[in-house]
Amino acid sequence: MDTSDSRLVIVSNRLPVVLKKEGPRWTASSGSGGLVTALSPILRKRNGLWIGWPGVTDRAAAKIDPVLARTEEGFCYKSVALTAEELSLYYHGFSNEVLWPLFHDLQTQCNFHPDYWQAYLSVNAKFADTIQENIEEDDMLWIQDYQLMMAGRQLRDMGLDQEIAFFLHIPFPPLDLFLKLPWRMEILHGLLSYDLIGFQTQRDLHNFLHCVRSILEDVEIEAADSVHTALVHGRKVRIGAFPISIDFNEFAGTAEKPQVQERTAEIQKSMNTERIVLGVDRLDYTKGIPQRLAAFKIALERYPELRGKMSLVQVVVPSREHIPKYRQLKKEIERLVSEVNGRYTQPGWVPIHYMFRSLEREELLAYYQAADIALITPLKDGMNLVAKEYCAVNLSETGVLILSEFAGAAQQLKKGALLVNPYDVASVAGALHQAYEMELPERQRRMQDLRREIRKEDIFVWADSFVKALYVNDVAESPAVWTQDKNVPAGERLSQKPFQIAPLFGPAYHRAAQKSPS
Ligand code: GDG
Repeated sequence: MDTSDSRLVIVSNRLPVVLKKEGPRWTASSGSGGLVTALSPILRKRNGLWIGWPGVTDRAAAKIDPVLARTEEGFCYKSVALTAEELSLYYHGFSNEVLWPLFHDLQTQCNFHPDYWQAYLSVNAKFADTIQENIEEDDMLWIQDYQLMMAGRQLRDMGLDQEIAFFLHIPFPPLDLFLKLPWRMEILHGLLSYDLIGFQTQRDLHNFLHCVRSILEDVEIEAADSVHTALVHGRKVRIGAFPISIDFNEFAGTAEKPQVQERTAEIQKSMNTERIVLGVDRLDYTKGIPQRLAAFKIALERYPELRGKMSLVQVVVPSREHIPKYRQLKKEIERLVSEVNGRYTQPGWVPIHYMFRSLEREELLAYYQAADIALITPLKDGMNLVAKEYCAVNLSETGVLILSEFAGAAQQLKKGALLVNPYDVASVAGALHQAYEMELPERQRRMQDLRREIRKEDIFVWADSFVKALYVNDVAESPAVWTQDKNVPAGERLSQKPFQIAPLFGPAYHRAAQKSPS
């Protein structure tokens, strides 16, 4: 099939638009995330459509579609209306209290409330209805992220048989954790309803394949160097790792603007410190902010020469604050910041500058550029774009990236970054000291490596290689697809033969599971 002209339909939980109400009138402007930047050119070229929840609940949503039609993107939006209750159970509930913590290995944060699952299924079905109403025969369909893992299955049940791709932006957990999910079979079957499943890293891909071969019967996996194939009742499902990235040139170009340069100099001057360390995160327990503050405190304790010389700027962007756990996290962060500042502040020097707000984009870039060290220590992260953005903006090529080994980005950036275990706060403190002492030639060499890597595999390469993989089996030539690392010892590499490990659960389990209502 010649697919070069077919329309691309993207589906995500949220539409990438910002809606505002001015008096009785709604206005819409386009969002500015990495995904919309990467996909907009492809959507424009392919006369595309983006389907998702517009960010307002039911009653207002009825008025939104005509407003969305007025945005001038060169592609169309279609909204999925959700009620406040659906949003609460499907999004805040199942997506953010079950899947989000479990897939980030934080099982103790999970709330496996049975009502959440039903709501997740019915909202995924609602998305599937809107997709079916708006899709045409040759459309390419690409569904995004953990909120919509069951939409493909619902579409198949409705009889839709065209190619559907899915990309998971968050990690996929290891078997032992995934097994805790009461709906593990349904989720695996749901994912295997897609024709192409993309993960951020090899780690996630391996975890998924391990879960499939351990939990499901009748799925044969053919490993390959790049994109693997699962045979599910005669259907072929392609599965690969496609690390997401950023628009490197746009970040570097914006950082060059005179107003960003001026602001960078102002920030550096006003901090009155020899080295600025930067942390930028959404308010989220996966980002490891309390552990990072503890590490910074240990660094000041153990290495007195850093006192008065090294300040941490921690930006926390408000997120999910209606959830009690997130409010507690905010309090914990504020307590730790004041503890460190109370203990170590000196006249003219403050150890931690804390901001709890979202910065304007150019202001954020000025902070990136002003920082000598980026301290990015999530407990687990699908990728972590902040790490890549920091490097893209580091035009002087003198900055140091300290990066959690549990961020997806660590797989690509391990050569240039100082990798740390975020739970090992003493070693993170040691890395801060090492970064402080690092000589200029080493800093330059590392940062040049990092920037080269990120420039080479930018967001456009990512989007292109994914779209290609939907149609072409062999995408080994594409740089944005992870291939097996030839340096990994043979025993640790995926076998080229189909997996032959017996499933954990026998036929009786599967028969019972098929009978039980979902
Ligand atoms: C999920 C996955 C995966 C941050 N502060 C400000 C601001 N930001 C922007 C950054 C960056 C984005 O937010 C954060 O992206 P991350 O990737 O770091 O993290 P998540 O939001 O958790 O994203 C993650 C990602 O999806 C993509 O697949 O990498 O693992 O969890 O772009 O620039 N932007 C502005 N002001 C701020 O203060 N304007």
